[in-house]
Amino acid sequence: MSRRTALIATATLALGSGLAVLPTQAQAATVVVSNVTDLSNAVKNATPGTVIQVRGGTYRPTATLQSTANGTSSSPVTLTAYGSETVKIDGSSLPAGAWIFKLTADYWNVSNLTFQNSPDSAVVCQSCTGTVWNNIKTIDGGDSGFTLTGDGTVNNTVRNIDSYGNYDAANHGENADGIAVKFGSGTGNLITGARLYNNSDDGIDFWSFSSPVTVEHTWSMGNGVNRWSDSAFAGDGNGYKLGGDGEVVAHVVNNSAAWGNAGNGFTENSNTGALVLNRTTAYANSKWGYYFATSSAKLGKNLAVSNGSGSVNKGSRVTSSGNNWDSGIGTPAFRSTDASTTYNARSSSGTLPATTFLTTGSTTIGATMN
Ligand SMILES: [Ca+2]
Ligand SMILES: [Ca+2]
Repeated sequence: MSRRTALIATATLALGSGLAVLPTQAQAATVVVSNVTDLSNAVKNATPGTVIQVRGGTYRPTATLQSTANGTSSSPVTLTAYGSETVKIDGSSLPAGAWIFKLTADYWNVSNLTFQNSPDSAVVCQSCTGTVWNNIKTIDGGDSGFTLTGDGTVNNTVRNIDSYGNYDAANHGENADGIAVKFGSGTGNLITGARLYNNSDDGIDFWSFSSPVTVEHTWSMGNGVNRWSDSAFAGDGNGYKLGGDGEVVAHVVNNSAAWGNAGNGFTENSNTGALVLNRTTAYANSKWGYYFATSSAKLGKNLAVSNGSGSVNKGSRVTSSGNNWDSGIGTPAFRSTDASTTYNARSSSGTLPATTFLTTGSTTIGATMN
């Protein structure tokens, strides 16, 4: 055992039911929790370097888990599953309108947790700096699955999230997105390896966020389809809704795909900024593959096939080159149009499952689907 390991081991606190006694000094401590009370207290009372490990099982908090406790860049707070155990934090015992987890803090690493059945949004990170979310699931909630919001939303990374089945019944599905980065500002935010599907509204939504966000290696599919027999269904169903509310922002989307969405695959959504989309693929979305009528978007090496309204609706300010709708550019054949493998389990490291769906082997156009 190394000195470092020994130090951490002696700092481990095994907590009994309801006895969440945490060190108040700012020292590293590993806290293993196995009930809702200890989990709630551990989250609330974390200090820089605290490692919270949650034992396997399904947790049903009766109040929102929340924290304003900051880590630091060199000593983040860690919240994760214990070992390889499966942890589900279930919102079905929360009051109406509640979120499962609200973080208003900096430098947290959160990983290997499922947040399900929230009455409202599942996870909301408000004015967070330097948080890293790895292998998170936000599913079957009553509003958006995962949200970054507020000014001071800086340098956050969302890696390998699955966000699906979210539906806001009260508004007939109008608002529940897979990932929402909305109503705020701050640079350096990255979404990578996300799988966003079967949400009532959009896969990704950057409504009223005034700083550029980068998306890569992400799949957004089947959003905005009325799966809830809602006779007044109002979901929009864009794969990537890249703006709105008058903000002029140069969001970036690389090597990502949208398919089977009820709206557009990728849309500026009235954002007139210099959006950048490279090597993305839009397939079989009900409206446009790419809707960029008013922006000064730079569209390069994108591939659009079988979208209901057409491949692209682009205004005169758009720069377009190397896309399959540009003159002289061919459309490579897909190896597969059977999406079933895209829903498979992720790799052991959390990356997207292997698939041939929408792959072409091209080194010059379209998403590589990994
Ligand atoms: Ca909407
Ligand atoms: Ca939306």
